[in-house]
Amino acid sequence: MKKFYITTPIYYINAAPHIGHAYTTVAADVLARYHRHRGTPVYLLTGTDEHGLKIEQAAKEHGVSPKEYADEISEKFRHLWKHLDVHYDDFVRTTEPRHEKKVQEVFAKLQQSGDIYKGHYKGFYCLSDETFWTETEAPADEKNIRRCPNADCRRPLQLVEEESYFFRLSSFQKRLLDHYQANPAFLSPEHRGKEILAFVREGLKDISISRAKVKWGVPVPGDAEQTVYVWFDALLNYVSAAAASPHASFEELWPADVHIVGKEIYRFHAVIWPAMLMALGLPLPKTVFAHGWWTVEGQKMSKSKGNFLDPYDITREFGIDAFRFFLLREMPFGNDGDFSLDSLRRRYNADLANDLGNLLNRVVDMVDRYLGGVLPKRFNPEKDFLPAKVAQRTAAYDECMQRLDFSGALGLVWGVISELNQYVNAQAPWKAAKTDMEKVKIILFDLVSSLRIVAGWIDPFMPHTAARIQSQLGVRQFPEALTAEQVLAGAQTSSGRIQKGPALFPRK
Ligand code: ME8
Repeated sequence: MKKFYITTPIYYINAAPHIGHAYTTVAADVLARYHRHRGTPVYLLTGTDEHGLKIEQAAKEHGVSPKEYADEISEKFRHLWKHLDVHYDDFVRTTEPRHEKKVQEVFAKLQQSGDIYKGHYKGFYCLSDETFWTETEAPADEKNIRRCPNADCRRPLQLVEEESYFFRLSSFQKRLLDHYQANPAFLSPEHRGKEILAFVREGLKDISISRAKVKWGVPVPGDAEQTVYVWFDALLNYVSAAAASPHASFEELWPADVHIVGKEIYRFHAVIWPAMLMALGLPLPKTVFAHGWWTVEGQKMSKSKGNFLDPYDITREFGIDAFRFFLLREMPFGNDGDFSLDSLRRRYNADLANDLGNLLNRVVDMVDRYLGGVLPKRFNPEKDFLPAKVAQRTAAYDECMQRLDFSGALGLVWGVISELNQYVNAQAPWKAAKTDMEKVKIILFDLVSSLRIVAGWIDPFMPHTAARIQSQLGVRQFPEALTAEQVLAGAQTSSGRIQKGPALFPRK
């Protein structure tokens, strides 16, 4: 059976992971959890990109071999994903034999089909981005220095002049444009897709896909002088890992359902990668989604500024779930945004401690005080059944999740939380408790059931919190929370023992 196959970029191992890497990987995990809990078999692939000049040099600076360096940093990524509760199905490293073999196989195949040919390369190379640029793309400035055209980089480029193999990208222009048109979901979100369309319409040039002087790479088959260009190598991870997966067959995985990437590597994924797949005769992924970039306190994250935020420091202070929540709530997936500890603290206190935490506390307290901690069954559930009204929002929530609008989904959930807070105030069960205990039972039953649904919605984002809420509300299904649908299916009859627990989010 075909699995819902989600990928993240494979990250460079020239430095330890930071919040940018955490962002993409947590988003992929949220999407995976969402689909998994609804019964879809899911497969999440992540990994590390370990070849190329940049890594070769980083290893040298640290006085170790590239392989030793790769082993150490790659492990840091795996460690962070475990810490952040990311459940991936496979972790691919481009230095693994299963991957290197695939790269050579593909290279040879495309040489045979004429999609790869040998030529002479002259152009400019950005080491930091591992990207080739032409003279016109990177004009010399008044000091005769050519800088990387990527506005976030702007580093001086190196002149590269050497024999090289080329991939015949130019011949795929029409097929790519036809594919974009026939498959509107392929380029997402729409505004980033427009940039790709404009770029491809301008015409495509063949691209250099090998390096003569880089030693740390996959050798070009039959040519001892050359190694495969790190991007041609890296993109193939999505099929090399699927073709040699320990848990699934290639047919169960390919084509990928969603490649999630940052906007700065969208061209590689939305132009070069589909052209490579076309050349190989493989079906294309359903969606290539480019999310935006985080700045930190208004500044680009960079080594020189030393402003990489360490995810461990953040989770130590705010907890893992709050970090996951903030990443996906604060900026719409697809847009850029700013990460600051102040805005994290603000959201933590407002959204998590006040809106959600207090609501749960109040409801559980009242069940304790007025009903001795035991929720009786709701009689007459046809009339003004609040949980059913709440559950009507599931369709809109699903719609957001399916188009990776995570902040939209969370915005909707917090809209419901705010309505529930207003409902408590308007119904004032503490007043009714003096005269009408039947009314109190109904109000509290409806609030408890509604909160169980809310917990189902927030589960992909904050799995621990969802489980803690549902266990306080007497419905936890180990080890995962109930979905909104499951809660509603049993809502009328489910009574249960309500157990007060410690505050979900103590104020900071
Ligand atoms: O590009 N904001 O690896 P990389 C949001 N190896 N996301 C960010 C970010 C930020 N400030 N900084 C990094 C590579 N990211 C290649 C990929 S794939 C075949 C090869 C995230 O280590 C975002 O997902 O530079 C971005 O695309 C990725 O990290 C780049 O990671």
